[in-house]
Amino acid sequence: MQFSEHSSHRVLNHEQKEQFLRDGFVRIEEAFSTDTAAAAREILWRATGCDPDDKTTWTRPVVRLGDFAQEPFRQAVNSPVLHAAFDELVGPGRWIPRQSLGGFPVRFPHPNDPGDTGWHIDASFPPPEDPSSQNYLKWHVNLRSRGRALLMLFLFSDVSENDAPTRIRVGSHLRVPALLAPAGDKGLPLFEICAAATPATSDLPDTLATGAAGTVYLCHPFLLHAAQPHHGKTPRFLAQPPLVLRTPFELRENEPTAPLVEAAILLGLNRGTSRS
Ligand SMILES: O=C(O)CCC(=O)C(=O)O
Repeated sequence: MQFSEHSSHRVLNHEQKEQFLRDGFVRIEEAFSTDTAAAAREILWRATGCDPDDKTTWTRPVVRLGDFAQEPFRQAVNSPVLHAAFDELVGPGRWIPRQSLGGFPVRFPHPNDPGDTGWHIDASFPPPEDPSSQNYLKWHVNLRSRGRALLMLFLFSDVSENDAPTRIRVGSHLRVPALLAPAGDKGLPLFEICAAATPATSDLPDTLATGAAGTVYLCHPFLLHAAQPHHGKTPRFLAQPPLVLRTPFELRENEPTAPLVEAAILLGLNRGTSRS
């Protein structure tokens, strides 16, 4: 497949673009600096109420922290390399710059199951019948991915396969469009699309979102992923914010300049063969 180049500042090579279409994600190493990651971890450790040097304070398998907008978080999400990658995957002017990094599930080595390790995609917009709903399970996802351009996984600590890396179901984003299409613009509630997408993708291989602190995984919004219990030694710090989409994807066929996220949706519908 040939790719039109949106941005004068390009960071993704041909293989990475192919990988994004085929597998549903691309891994950007050194997307932000290790100093930024260390400064962010310091803030996050304080917010957990746990002591990095005293394991007896690590009393829960997961501590979910809220949104953080301090300087290290703003720097991490606004690095030039990430902005250029957003342009290439989503399209210039199609995404809204972030000033914070959303919630952090901080995972601690712990014998107990954290109870939040199911396969899922992340939701995009509140239910049309209850636009102020804070019940995330009732939030919707639609075929044009209203509200969500990307799922992003920001590694703020070194994450090896022993450190509870997020599991990724490779290529699952291509099977979700057919499940969403019948629901039209209203889309489906999160619990409903996850209940359909999990068995529909169970034959696909998994991979692990490992990497050094400063690595970012840019994922298609329909990519299934799942947490796992931490049986290693070092607490894992990860943010998983959405990149917010300005307007829903148009899903026009035969559009050689369509952003890659949109091209993958068409590919999933078997309508995406016309870009080369
Ligand atoms: O903690 C993780 O590895 C992923 C968490 C996740 O996907 C979620 O909380 O939605």
